[in-house]
Amino acid sequence: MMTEDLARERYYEQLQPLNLAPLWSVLKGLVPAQPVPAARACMWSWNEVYPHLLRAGELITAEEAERRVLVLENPGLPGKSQVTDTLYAGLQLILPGETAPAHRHTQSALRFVLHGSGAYTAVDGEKTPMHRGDFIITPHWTWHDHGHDGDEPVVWLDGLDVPLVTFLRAGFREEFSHKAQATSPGAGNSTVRFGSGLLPIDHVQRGLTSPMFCYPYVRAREAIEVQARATDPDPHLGVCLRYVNPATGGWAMPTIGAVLRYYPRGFATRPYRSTDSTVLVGLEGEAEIRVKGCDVLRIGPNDVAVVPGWSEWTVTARLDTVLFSYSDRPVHEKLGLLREARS
Ligand code: GTQ
Repeated sequence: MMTEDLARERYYEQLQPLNLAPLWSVLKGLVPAQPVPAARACMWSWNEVYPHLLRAGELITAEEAERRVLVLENPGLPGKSQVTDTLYAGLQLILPGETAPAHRHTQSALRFVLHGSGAYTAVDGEKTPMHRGDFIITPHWTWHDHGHDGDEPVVWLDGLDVPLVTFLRAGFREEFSHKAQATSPGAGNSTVRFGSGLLPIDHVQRGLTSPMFCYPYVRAREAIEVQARATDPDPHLGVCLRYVNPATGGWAMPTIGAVLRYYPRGFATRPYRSTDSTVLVGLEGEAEIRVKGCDVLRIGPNDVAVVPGWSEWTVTARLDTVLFSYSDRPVHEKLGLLREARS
């Protein structure tokens, strides 16, 4: 036995300089019986984070920082700027009069507005005002800058597919020649142009992202409220609406799936899991998120929680609760990898 082990060890040593390795010693880890996320279930409480964001506002300008953001780092992935195994999240602060300079990158971004008003984001020449609860898209490789004409701090959550793009080594970035791009206020409110159930008769879908950049909360809130009155909540998901590309009915973004969720007071979902990893944001109410094997996460307005892929979880609503979430589900779907389990 011993000589066999030794013979193998010697054999492995011979393989190493040839850049060869025996599959049999790593096979089970390479092809696991089920997903093994490195990310952990975790939460950031708004009350804890907001003072640190304001402090960042005293220490550095948006222009110097380029983006004044506190990255939400998953404790299972320290130093990696990852909120899950595939996604990025950060909280961005912009103060009155500031500009976060224009750039573009191949990573797709979403903004979910949490606090304050008066800020805007400009995407490819279109200026979109930001209000709490609005879901705003920066499609990949579009010029974007953020600004602020109001008089109070504004904070939003940035959700990007950075880890996915890094894994594919497909990241490019360019700075714009000027601090801010020229915007034409009258030329194209994409929400009205594409989000009114009407499309130009010769509309052709360009690229992979929704032509509608902003999904205002006033509309989304009404939609989920009416939906909740019209149907019973799904036992595993509650009342769950996808943000869609109005021209295709598909996800609004190619790599990130955004969802609005409503749970009536007292409602408890049954255990559910899916291969995609989910970032949840509290909008209204209060709920308990139980991820199997982890402490209870109590999520309220502006808190951010993470449910790693293939983790079984439930939601129990203490009050009428609205949550926003985003995940890498569109990628799982496109690659035929999405799996769900309900119990
Ligand atoms: O606003 O363009 O949180 O490029 C990270 C990278 C925000 C942005 C982030 C970015 C941005």
